[in-house]
Amino acid sequence: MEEKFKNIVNQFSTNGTITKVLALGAGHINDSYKVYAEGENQPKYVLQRINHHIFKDVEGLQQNILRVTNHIRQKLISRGVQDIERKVLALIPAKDGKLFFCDADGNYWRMYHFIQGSKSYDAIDAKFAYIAGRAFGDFQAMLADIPGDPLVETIPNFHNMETRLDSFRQSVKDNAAKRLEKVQWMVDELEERADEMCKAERLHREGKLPKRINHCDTKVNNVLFDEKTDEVLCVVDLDTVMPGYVLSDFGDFVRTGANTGSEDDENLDNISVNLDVVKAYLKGYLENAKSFLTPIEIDNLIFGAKLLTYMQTVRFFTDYLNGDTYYKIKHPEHNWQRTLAQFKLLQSIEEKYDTLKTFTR
Ligand code: ADP
Ligand code: GN1
Ligand code: MG
Repeated sequence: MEEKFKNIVNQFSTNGTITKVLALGAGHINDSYKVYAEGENQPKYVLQRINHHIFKDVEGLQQNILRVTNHIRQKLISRGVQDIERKVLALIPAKDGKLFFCDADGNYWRMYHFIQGSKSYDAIDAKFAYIAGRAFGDFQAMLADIPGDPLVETIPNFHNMETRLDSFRQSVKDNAAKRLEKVQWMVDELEERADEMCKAERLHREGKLPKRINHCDTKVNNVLFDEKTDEVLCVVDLDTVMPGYVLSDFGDFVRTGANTGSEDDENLDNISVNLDVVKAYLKGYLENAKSFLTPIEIDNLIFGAKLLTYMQTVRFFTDYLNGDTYYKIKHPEHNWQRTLAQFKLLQSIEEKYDTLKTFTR
């Protein structure tokens, strides 16, 4: 095992001798690793380097995660659920009792139990969408009565379309990476839709759309399924759990789970919105969320799919114009490729919007 990992892993209250640390997942922000212990063939822990340039209040972030996981654990216990260690994430504290470790280079690390016998997907069919919908509906339902102070907004204004547009317009003005000339047409396309996309913020100001505890990163690969039975085990990636509009969580799942192509597909012909996946996800979600949703929230879920796809187009494009300062990239044009792919998905959602809207009537 690399010397660097030996020291880091050593800081946490783990059991057994750690034998190896291997890369895990393909997130755009943090770095994740699976950690193996002697005599066991499945990983025992997940080690993550927290991107503290993005999550500036690591203490607040980790406290949020502790509160959220403790609250969910209590709910599962009171329901008499079996096998709870596979149904909710559990943080492993550092030996000094803190929920993270800061190394000599200023990197922040945290550790979780590895959820045994689990798998995640980047693409799913309607059957999996239905159970994922139930899982995210239940996630919101369980967190509705979390006691104490409001959760920390780990990234202020994270899904606020108005402030996202402010940042986008600033990046167009700055043109820091000198990339604007070739891609001006995309600026025009996004500006054309900007006013419509700020609807949620307007409804909130008018007192018509509430904020609830949301996951705020409901990518399809943030749900873990049982390797053998396919049942949902656990919702992961809890960095952004904070107050928001439920249409955001609904929309981000559709953006990732109902795309027939991939988020950065080079071949735009692969990309479209899969109506069966949306329908199945909505069915599962409403089964667990209908009891607390207002009619106006339900009426705006499909808008959420359009909004989150638009928002992600704006976010990738902003990063491209800024010179790739936020998302990890695999090649210099990656953020542009992602922008085009998300825009294609947006167009597909727009084309099928009338049909999609009938699903919530
Ligand atoms: P990122 O922010 O980089 O997306 P995640 O927390 O989502 O990081 O982790 C990346 C992937 O690792 C997830 O999609 C999931 O497949 C897997 N994973 C994360 N946490 C666990 C865990 N505790 N047990 C098993 N697998 C996990
Ligand atoms: C990031 O960390 P990851 O890859 O799950 C991002 C999400 C974006 C997503 C796009 C903190 O999520 O908001 O929707 O990439 N997370 C943050 O794939 O910005
Ligand atoms: Mg993730």
